Parts: sequence; C-alpha cells; structure tokens
Amino acid sequence: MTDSARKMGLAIAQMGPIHLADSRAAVVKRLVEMLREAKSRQADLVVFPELTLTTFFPRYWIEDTAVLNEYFETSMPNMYIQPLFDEARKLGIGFYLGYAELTPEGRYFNTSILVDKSAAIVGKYRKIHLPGHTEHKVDATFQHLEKKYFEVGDQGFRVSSMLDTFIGMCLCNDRRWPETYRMLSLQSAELVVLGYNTPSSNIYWNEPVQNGMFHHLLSLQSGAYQNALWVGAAGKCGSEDGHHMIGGSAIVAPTGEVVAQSTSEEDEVIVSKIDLNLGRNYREHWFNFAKHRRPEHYKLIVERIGAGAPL
Ligand code: CDV
Repeated sequence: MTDSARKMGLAIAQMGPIHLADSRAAVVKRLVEMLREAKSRQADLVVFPELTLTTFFPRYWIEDTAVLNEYFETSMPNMYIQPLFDEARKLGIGFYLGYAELTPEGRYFNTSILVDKSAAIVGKYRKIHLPGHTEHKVDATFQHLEKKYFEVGDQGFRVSSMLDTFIGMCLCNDRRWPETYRMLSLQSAELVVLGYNTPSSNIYWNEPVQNGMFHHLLSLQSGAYQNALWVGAAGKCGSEDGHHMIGGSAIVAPTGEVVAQSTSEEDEVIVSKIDLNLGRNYREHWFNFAKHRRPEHYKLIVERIGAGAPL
C-alpha cells in the first residue's frame, strides 16, 4: 500500500568561495538572493552551509584574539544578518544557517540555527564532532584548527518541531559519524540538515582526491538509509583564497538515493519536493527501532571512546 504524500519543498543553497576580503554585507546579499530563488521554486526551507558568513577561517593560524573574534557573531540576528531574517519573514520561508558563535560568557562554538517562516529561531545546535588539531602545523599548506578555536557543543543532538515534522541539525564532520543520525532518528527526526566545508586535500596523509566526494556522499547516503530519514547537505566550496573545498551539495532520500545534487562549485540552489512519508515503510519494517534494536548489546558504544581490548 502506498502512503499518502506529505510534501515539503527543500532547498539547498550551496555557496561558492568566500574570500578573506569579502564583507558580511556582500555575503548576506548572496544569501538573500538564494533565499528568493528558493522561494520562487516553491521551497519551504533553505539550508545554508557551515560557517556561512565568512571564509573557512580554521585553516589559518590566528594568534591575535581580536582578529579571531572578527569571524564570530556575538548575537543572532545582528545588524549584518538582519536583512536575511527580514527577507525570510517577508517571503514566509524557513532556513538553516551555520555561523561562528561567541557567547556573552566568552565561549566559542561552531553553531547552526533553524529559523521558521516567521523568522523566529526555533532550534540551535553546537557542533559536537570537531575535527582537526590544536597545534600549529608549520609544514602544512593549511591548518584545520576547529579543536583550537571552538569548544565541543554543550547541548547535544536535539530535534526541532517545524513545518509539521521533526528536523535535526548537525555540522560537517558530524555527518561522518553514525551516532549523529541515530541520536536524531531516535527523537523521530524525518529530516537532518547540515552545512559543511570540506577541503579537497587531506593534511594528514596522501589520500586519493576522489575519496573526498565519495566519502561525503557515502556518509549522507548511509545515514539517510540506516535511519529512514531525509538528509539535506549544503557545502561551501570552490577555491577560497587558493584553498579548494569540494562541492556536491545534495538531497538524499530515506532510500539512500541522491535525489538532487549541485553541479557547480559556485552559489547554486537545488530544490526537491520531498515526501516526508517516504521513510515510513523503512521505519515500520527494516528499521523498526522499537522492534529490532538491542541496546543491551550496544553498551560499548557509550562506555568506550576509543577501540580497546576484545570483550
Ligand atoms: N569542517 C569540517 O568539519 N570539515 C571536515 C574535514 C576536516 C574532514 C569534514 O568532515 O568535512
């Protein structure tokens, strides 16, 4: 039997490069243009990338706190971002936005928010799986200093009720970890949205370049299928001041199939009318959690962090 469809217009607003010299105002102008395009193509929700408002600054070793703080938002919205909120309210469209957050207590997070059609913030996520290192790798062509510049998120994985469904958020490296999707699907998420900045080259070893795109899509597709939910992923890509990042922004169905994918490394909106009921058969049969999960045999997952001796 076929379930009746529950349709949502999902747009992914991939971004081309943001260079060091680009102003917040110029970036927000690009975001507003993509928001308008998404609305004209019947989208209800637009997903923007991770750290949407600036260049991917964790690639730089920055010693001066005042300089570092320039990349962070101390309030949301603020005077630079307000035009995006105003336009979303005017158009009646929701969005997901990643940005660097500096709290009033002086804490630094890699954060995303979910904003509803009335421009109210209905969810906040602070990145949990921070990649990279804290030391200055002087011989590397670029750094990946998320572990130095951000604290591990302190609010866990949560879902928000929005657009008549439950939506979960994560950020970039989180998409490679099965725990991310499972935490969200156990809270009945039907859609997981995320932004990413994925460098095309690996600073740790000489990994074949094609693996970058393969592992990105593999992670989205397995997360979607094994949890019977939709995944929408928006990248920031192309060459930022000579540092190249992969594109491949995508919408993945609960079947694990990619239903839409960007074709450029520039600002590009992809849209799909997704059926939130598509995952229902998977949730009721193959991945009926209540019927088939055996948490009594999964204890190591929360008791151990790294691999250890056999039980
Ligand atoms: N911004 C990221 O989290 N980037 C990581 C890189 C470092 C591998 C990613 O998972 O794409």
